[in-house]
Amino acid sequence: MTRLTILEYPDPRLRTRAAPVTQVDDSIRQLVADLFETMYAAPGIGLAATQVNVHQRVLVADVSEDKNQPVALINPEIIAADGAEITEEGCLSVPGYFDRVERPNHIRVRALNLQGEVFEMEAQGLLAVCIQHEMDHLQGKLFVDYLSELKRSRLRKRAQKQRRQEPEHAAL
Ligand code: GNR
Ligand code: NI
Repeated sequence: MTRLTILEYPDPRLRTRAAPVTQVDDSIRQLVADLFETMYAAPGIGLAATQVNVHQRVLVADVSEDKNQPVALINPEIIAADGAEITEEGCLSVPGYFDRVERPNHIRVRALNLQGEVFEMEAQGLLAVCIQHEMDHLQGKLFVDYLSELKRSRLRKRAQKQRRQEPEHAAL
């Protein structure tokens, strides 16, 4: 397993739309293992492949207290959604920023498992929010896109200033 580097806003690679996985093979299973390792180390409750610059439709999540309920979804699709709830969201790609986002709080998802078999699951509350947040990443969307232009422009300035102070981003 390998801990991968997480891209940070406003890195344009976070805007890439991921392609569907065509075959669930060992390279995909390796990617899932690396995503879990990276997510747990961060620590975070979810991670999308987009965030580690891999543009395939793969995400992982674990919202449990004891970090023992891993969920891996390949080519996820939301087939039903209802309810609405405001959650204070954060993102490993937007470190240090949290804000309220409203989303459906109950979803039904269809995806492939690590064996490449289709399965369906229901999710509620934080898991439902997390899966939607990760699925947005796979489309190049970030939770800050739901905020006002004013908030986002302040955040962009702050993030660009922060990145310029890091040697690996000095050219930005
Ligand atoms: O760790 C994370 N916490 C979180 C909290 C509220 C709503 C969504 C999330 S996902 C985030 C990890 C992350 O950035 N996943 O893409
Ligand atoms: Ni995120």
